Amino acid sequence: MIEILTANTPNGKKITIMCEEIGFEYKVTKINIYKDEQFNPKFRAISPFSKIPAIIDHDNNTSLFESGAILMYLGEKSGKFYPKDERHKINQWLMGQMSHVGPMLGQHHQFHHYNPGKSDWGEKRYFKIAKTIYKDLDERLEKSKFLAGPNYSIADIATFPWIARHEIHDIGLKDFKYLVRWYKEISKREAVIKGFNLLKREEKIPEV
Ligand SMILES: N[C@@H](CCC(=O)N[C@@H](CS)C(=O)NCC(=O)O)C(=O)O
Repeated sequence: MIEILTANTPNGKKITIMCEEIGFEYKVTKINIYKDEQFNPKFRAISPFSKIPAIIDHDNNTSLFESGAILMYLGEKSGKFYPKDERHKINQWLMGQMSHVGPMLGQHHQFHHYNPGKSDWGEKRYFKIAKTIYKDLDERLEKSKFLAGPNYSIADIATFPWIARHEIHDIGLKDFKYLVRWYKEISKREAVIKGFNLLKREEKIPEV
């Protein structure tokens, strides 16, 4: 059984979606990051940067932090969405999500949505970067059905919950034809619908 120590954020949703996709038994242990529970020594022993998500695999008492590393682990363990012969391609898009798409869109959330008016420079900078990310993903998805190639993979699972924040990005997802095609296709997957609803409060995936 996989215990997911998490919160209802894009990085948190990656792991519940993955567990639904691979059909592993899992339980969610909520870490309230708005009440600083991520700084509890017990949690920090598993996640040294004090960030969700983390997991404990109770089958073998292994714990892991960093959502990308967790997706790789679950992909390897289940044999799903991370095939050996496609790993170098998947890793590029997964690392791109971890180092660029997530952190940059996260900054855009902070400046544009949560703290508007505090820094004109920050708002403009991250709006421009976020728009470029949409354009770059759209260009990729014009050539390729999924991010790493013809097959749905952990790179798509990592990226999807970030694009699902498109309403607060305010960029106009509907104008990015291929990104919309990809988004709609993934939105329909039963496991994604279930995993997205991390807190089991009937949370719906935002439509385009
Ligand atoms: N690179 C990390 C980022 C994790 C991350 O930023 N988690 C946020 C929530 S999405 C968090 O725990 N924030 C609490 C804090 O910064 O104190 C991953 O993908 O796992």
